[in-house]
Formats: sequence, structure tokens, C-alpha cells
Amino acid sequence: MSEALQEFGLVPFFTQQLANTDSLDNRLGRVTSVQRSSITVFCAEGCRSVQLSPTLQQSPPVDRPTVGDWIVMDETLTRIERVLERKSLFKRIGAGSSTSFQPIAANIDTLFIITSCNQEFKESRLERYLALCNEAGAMPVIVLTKTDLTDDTDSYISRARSVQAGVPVETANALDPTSLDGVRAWIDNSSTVALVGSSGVGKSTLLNALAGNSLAATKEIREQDKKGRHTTTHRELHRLPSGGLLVDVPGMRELRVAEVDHSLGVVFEDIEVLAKQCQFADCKHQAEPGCAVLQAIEQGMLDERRLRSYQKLRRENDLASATLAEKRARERSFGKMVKEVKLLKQRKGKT
Ligand SMILES: Nc1nc2c(ncn2[C@@H]2O[C@H](COP(=O)(O)OP(=O)(O)OP(=O)(O)O)[C@@H](O)[C@H]2O)c(=O)[nH]1
Ligand SMILES: [Mg+2]
Ligand SMILES: [Zn+2]
Repeated sequence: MSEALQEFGLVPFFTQQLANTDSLDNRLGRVTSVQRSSITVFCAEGCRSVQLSPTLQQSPPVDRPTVGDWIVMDETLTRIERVLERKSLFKRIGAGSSTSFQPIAANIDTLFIITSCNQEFKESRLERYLALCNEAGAMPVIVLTKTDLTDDTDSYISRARSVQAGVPVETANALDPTSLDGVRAWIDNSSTVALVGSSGVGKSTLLNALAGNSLAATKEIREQDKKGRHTTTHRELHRLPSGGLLVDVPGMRELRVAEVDHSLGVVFEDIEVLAKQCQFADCKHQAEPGCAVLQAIEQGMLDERRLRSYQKLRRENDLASATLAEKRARERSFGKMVKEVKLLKQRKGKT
């Protein structure tokens, strides 16, 4: 196994998927960026710009190579022929009216969910990210940036800790390199970390501070509403000079969920445990008698905001998951019809 590829996160999970490692080693690569018209891959020869094979071009967006994917190229090293099975995939429902999954980063070990100590901080946004992270199969770490802008970092820490029991919370002031030890502890030689969060929270600034030089562009946020300016425009996998791989992701405006049923139970385990004690098994926790969830709110054990957030995510998830299931069923029956027409044509040709 090439040392350079190992430094880009190549582990046996991927090489085991190859029939003959020796002959494929030089055709193996990792996707470092995906832009509208080109894909960049790191391989034994260095970085190359490549295209997709016609089959991959026609596959659903979620099956096409995304940042972090391990891929096999053709012999000329100009085309991606195959995407290796992924260890993890962070994805969301595409923005706008889209009803399909958009892959964000593949084969990540850890997700830094980045939020800043100012008015951008919102528990409900973190809950959304955590549900998607759990579904992706990555380890979540909440990173609170801009600690230099508040006198009360502790209150942000305790709010961040309240969104899912046991999730680590780290703090960072990008202007002070000595404040980054906690964050750095999650980065090691061959693991991959993706940086996600709203525009302007300081993802690229953190990447640069960890790298010790300027790998990505950064820009001031708007003074009046503290919103970012969408400075990073495409996802990119960077290798730190000291080792470790970081995926810088553009700020996300919209983070819609679907098929996170199980993960909502993980993030909101406290509510689901309480719900089991409600008098009615189908309790909606609205005004029913004997509702253990409402009782916990009354007693100050559970924040009402958290229940609202849970209910909103459940509704959104149910709706989006049903739409996806319908779409898949439609596609299946269309695929079946196309096959039948082909078969019919073949038979006609023979007679
Ligand atoms: N005071 C302070 N400013 C910070 C810190 N981290 C980032 N900033 C500033 O926040 C602004 C936005 O930072 P970026 O790194 O561009 O934010 P981003 O999350 O990458 O934004 P997008 O690329 O738009 O998603 C810049 O002006 C940074 O200097 C910090 O810890 N403290
Ligand atoms: Mg950025
Ligand atoms: Zn109830």
C-alpha cells in the first residue's frame, strides 16, 4: 500500500474491496474536491482532474463520487470507473424543492459541528446536525468558535451539552493557537474530519489555524446580523502538514432531514424514554392526560423548546421519508416498464 495513499486515509477497509491490490494501487485515488465541471482526485501520482464514466454520470447523485470517496480510475487515469463502498456518508436532502439526497462528505471518521458564541448559536440547528451525523455513521464533536467574543463561554458550553447526552463539546478561539488543543486531540494521522456549520462560524479559519497556514479563503461576517457571506464555495479535502485530513464544507443554509427515524431516537433519547411512561402509547404530548413528557416540562426537567424541536424534526422526517419512498416506488415501476419494453422489442426482433 503506497505511503502517500495511507497519509490520505487509505485503510484495509478499502483495499480489501479490490480484487488485486498490486495492479490497482496506481489506479486508486481519493476525491479531494467536486466542482461543477471537474473532480479532483489524489492518487499515487499526485492530484489529477478526472471525469466520470458514463455509467456513473447516470447514477443517482448519492451514488456518484463525492469528497472523501475512494475511487478506481481507468488505465489512463482520466476517468472514475468505480466508487468503493463507503465507511460513512454525511448527506442531506438537497436544497430548494429537491427530494433526493445530496452527499456532502464520504468516509469521514469525525464530524466537527461548528457553531459560534454569538447570535448564530441555536440548539435546534445542532439537533438537526446531530441526527444527520448519527445517520452518517460518524463521531460528532460540537466545536464552539469565537470564544473571544463572549464573557460567558460556560453558558454556551452547557447549552451545547444539552442537545445530546455524551457528545463532546470543544471550544476554540481561532486567533489564539494555544486554544486549539482540545480540537486538535480529535485529529490524527490517518483519520478524516469534516467541518460543517452555518456560513461565517469560522470553519475555514479553524482549518487554517490548525494547518498553521492559509489553505482556504475566509471573509468577515456581516456586522448587522452576524451572518456569513458564503466564502467557501465548494467542498474540499485538505491534508494538514502535521498529518490528518480535514474536509472544509461551504456554510449550509438549509439542512433538511429524511430517513433519520432511528437517529432522532438517539439525539432525543431523553424524550423517547419519557414518552414510554405516558398513559397512552400513541400520546402526542400535546394536552393528553398522564403525559410524562408534559409533566417533565412542568417540573422544569425538560425544556419545552426541545420538545418543539423534536416534534418538528419528526414531522419533517415523516413527510420527507414518505416522499422519498413514493419516488423510489415510481422509479422502480418505471424501470420495470423500460425492461419489459426492451424484452418485447428483443422478442419481436427474433420472430
Ligand atoms: N474573533 C474571532 N473571529 C473569528 C474566529 N473564527 C473565525 N473568525 C472570523 O469569522 C469570519 C468568518 O470566518 P470563515 O472562516 O470565513 O467562516 P466559514 O465558516 O468558513 O464561512 P463559509 O465559508 O462562508 O461557510 C472571519 O472574519 C474570521 O476571521 C474566532 O475564533 N474569533
Ligand atoms: Mg469557509
Ligand atoms: Zn406524552
